[in-house]
Amino acid sequence: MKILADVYDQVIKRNPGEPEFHQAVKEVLESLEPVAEKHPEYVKAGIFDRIVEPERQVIFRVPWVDDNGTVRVNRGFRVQFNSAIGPYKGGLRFHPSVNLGIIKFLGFEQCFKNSLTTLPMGGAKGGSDFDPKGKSDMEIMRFCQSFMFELARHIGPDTDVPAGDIGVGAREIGYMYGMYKKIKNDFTGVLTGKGLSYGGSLARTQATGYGLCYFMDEAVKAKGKSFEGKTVVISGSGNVAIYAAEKAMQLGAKVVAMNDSNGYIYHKSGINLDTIKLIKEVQRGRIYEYVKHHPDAVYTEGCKGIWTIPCDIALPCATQNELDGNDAAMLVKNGCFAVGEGANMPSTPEAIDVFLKNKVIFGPAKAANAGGVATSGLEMTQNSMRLSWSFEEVDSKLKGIMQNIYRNASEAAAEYGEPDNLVMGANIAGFMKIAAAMYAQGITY
Ligand code: NDP
Ligand code: 2IT
Repeated sequence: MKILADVYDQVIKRNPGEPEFHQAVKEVLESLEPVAEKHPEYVKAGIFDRIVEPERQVIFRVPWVDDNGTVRVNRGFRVQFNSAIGPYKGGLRFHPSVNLGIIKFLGFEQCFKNSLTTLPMGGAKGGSDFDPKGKSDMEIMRFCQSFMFELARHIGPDTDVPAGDIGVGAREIGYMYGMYKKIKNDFTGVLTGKGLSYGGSLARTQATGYGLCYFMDEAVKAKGKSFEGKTVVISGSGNVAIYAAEKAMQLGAKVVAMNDSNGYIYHKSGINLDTIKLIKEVQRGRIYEYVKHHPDAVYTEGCKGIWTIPCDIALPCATQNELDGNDAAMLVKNGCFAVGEGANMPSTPEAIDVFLKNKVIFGPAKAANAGGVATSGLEMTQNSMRLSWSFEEVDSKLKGIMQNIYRNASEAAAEYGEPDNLVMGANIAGFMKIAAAMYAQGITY
């Protein structure tokens, strides 16, 4: 980095102890260096300095009462990162690892991802260090209600539209929506990922995983390859992982391994997705239970070992930095030719280096997992029109959006002289629209 080195230094100084945020910013600024060279007017207007600073960050107390009558306190966050191209938009994560730096990295990434969808959505992220594991349904409900009691004053259908992420699915969205509606007395599309009976969109549940495969299908086709007959390894076993597996199978691939934070299963003849759905979606159980249903599958403790399983295509769909340089080297050694990021920032910078150097077809998160938020955008459109589209209609729009993202990212990469570098292409393509909007809107206070 040359022109943008000062911007990065300032980010480090101003945001101490937030390594994930630094990592996300560094990657983007490195990609944008040639853009800064070509657009001195953006440097002069402080676009780069402004784009790395959230517009607003809210941190709040979330008190709730557990089933034993004990008062518990968690911390809630909403980082409204950028509203240049539309209302703030992005998910809510409930996980004990959540802190301000993690929400900031996710909010920052979300700005570029949302821009790539071509829909009018700014970027935001939020959540809490609340751990949903082992909580009763009533505890989840009381927590969600308390969380929304505060969040409600900061959001709105034209201001900021949250959705799900790790630990937040249809159940949590339902409880939060109910509370929002009670406080505001407004029936609006203020959250996405809603249930179908109260304004949700068909295909939103499937969207991130399906979208990931639509994107990767385009990317591998461009290199004369396909999913047909390929062996696929998918990390995670939550919303994104399950529907990535479903679409990969529909495209003719065999998914042989999945994990959760405790360990992984390897089913050489092909994973039975109905069993995974039963364990994870219905019973909210652990992945080791899979081997009780399928004794020919093998369970191994420790989630990282999953990257040692030979595969053609790897889809990391669990969490940030789950795949490091050594894992990447192992995948390459075993013949993996394509990696698509379903999770946000699952590959470390070292892992990305290994993939790019070895000509692995690499779909970066911002582009590859944008199908979820894109379909949230379609849910917002349906809510505004007070209409619901069919599954086929939403799914075909999603597919078109993912193909378009691939095209835009690869064209931007080619324009800046690195045709196979979709990391750079996605960062640049996402940035250009936001930068143009910020520039046109002046230096706002
Ligand atoms: P879920 O809560 O449905 O599932 C998360 C999965 O990841 C679980 O299998 C979980 O295992 C695993 N996981 C979470 N944290 C860790 C960890 N620290 N180490 C190992 N495994 C972990 O979340 P989603 O499927 O919705 O989200 C997965 C990823 O996809 C996240 O990075 C999210 O930001 C990203 N994403 C989600 C979108 C969406 O629409 N939902 C859209 C775009 C990106 P365990 O049960 O053991 O915790
Ligand atoms: O990371 C993401 O893109 C999401 N968790 C989905 C956000 C959304 O608003 O649908």
